[in-house]
Amino acid sequence: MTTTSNAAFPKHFIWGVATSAFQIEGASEADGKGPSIWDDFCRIPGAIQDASDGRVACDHYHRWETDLDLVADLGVDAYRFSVSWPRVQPLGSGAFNEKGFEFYERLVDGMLARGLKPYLTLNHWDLPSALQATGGWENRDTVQCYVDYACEVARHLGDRVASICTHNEPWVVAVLGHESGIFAPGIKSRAVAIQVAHHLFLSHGIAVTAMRAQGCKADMGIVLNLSPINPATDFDADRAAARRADGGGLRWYVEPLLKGEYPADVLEDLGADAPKVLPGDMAKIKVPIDFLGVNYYMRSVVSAGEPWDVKASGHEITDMGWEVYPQGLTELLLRLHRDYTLPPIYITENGAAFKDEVINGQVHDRRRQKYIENHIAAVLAAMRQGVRVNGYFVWSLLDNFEWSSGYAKRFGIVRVDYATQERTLKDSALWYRAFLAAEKRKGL
Ligand code: IFM
Repeated sequence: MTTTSNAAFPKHFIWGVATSAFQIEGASEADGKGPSIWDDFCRIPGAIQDASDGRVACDHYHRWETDLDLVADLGVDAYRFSVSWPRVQPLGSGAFNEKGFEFYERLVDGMLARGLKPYLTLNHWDLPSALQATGGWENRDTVQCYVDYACEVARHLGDRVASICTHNEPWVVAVLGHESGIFAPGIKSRAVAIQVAHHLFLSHGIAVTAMRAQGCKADMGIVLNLSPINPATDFDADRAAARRADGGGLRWYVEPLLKGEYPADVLEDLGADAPKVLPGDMAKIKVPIDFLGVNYYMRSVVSAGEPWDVKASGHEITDMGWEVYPQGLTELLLRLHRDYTLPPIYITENGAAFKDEVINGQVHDRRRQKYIENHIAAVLAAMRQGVRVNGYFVWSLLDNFEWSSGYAKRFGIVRVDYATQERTLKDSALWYRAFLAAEKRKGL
């Protein structure tokens, strides 16, 4: 893997760090916030590995100022965060909660005061519980509720944020939330998952059009989690399995947004589980976007028989059990560039969970640092081959609530001691800061 030592990113390239509301904010009942499906899911015995929840998390709701100081101190250009829907609209429809909006107003103004560009995400999974009670994302009515919420957020913050992402990783909401059920709301039905995906896409398209119509000038787009999908061997059966996995995992998510159609082979495989699509839906979904966010962590290797054993790769494996495969990011970007007419791309998440040790107040997380360094090099390799990438965000600023893994997995470049809420810059953060300073000097 090439190193980033001679990196030459364009001057306008945006460097950032990312978080999401439920994973860091805590204050789960403060100032009128309503419950979300993740608050509910955490109460199900066995749903969260360490039986934890988001009630306190990183207490960012109260520590946002010092957290923003940390972000600014890294020398990044931008901070990617999400708005908690139930914090600003406790029931997901009807009355908005001004106190909730005041928090995000302070946060966004705090970013601007520190010279940071706010990159806002509207849905990073914490759907208001009251909407789940009426069917959640499976119910088409949720689409209009989401559009109303998006427009209200845009009314409050749209004049100050650089970017609005409608949904983070629809695949996770659809498949992990509604097919395997290992994430909130814990439903297990392929047909429901597919309908949920359709409603997420539809709500994206209608919300972008509506926010633009009310005069919001922020860049608007969506974030997908994508991987290159390789067959485990060259045998026909493995190649066919990989093609199917690519259909369900990548083409199903990219093609409605960029081409306004679902892939025919996937629709055929789905049979009776295909989504109910009303006339006009696909045109609404295909609204032009200003960017496509790509979250990349690993490749996927598919076999027609026994599931592929990641240990067989011989590559390093993270604490999540994910293969470290930076060249997969180059492959993915080149493939997207080859197969689609793309808007500018942002790498909106990339990072790794490893077990950390604090030694004399320091965290020497060399594996995380190398992971980030090699993935940045992989982005550059794709850019040199013609892919338009406008930015890169490390996941994550802070150790945080890693969904069904609870607090057991640490993705932060800043360590959080959950007993004291003390923050410690890990070596990966110190490296990122030095790397960015060097990049900025080159750009002068
Ligand atoms: O922590 C998550 C994040 O919320 C969404 N993308 C993947 C990350 C790591 O699992």
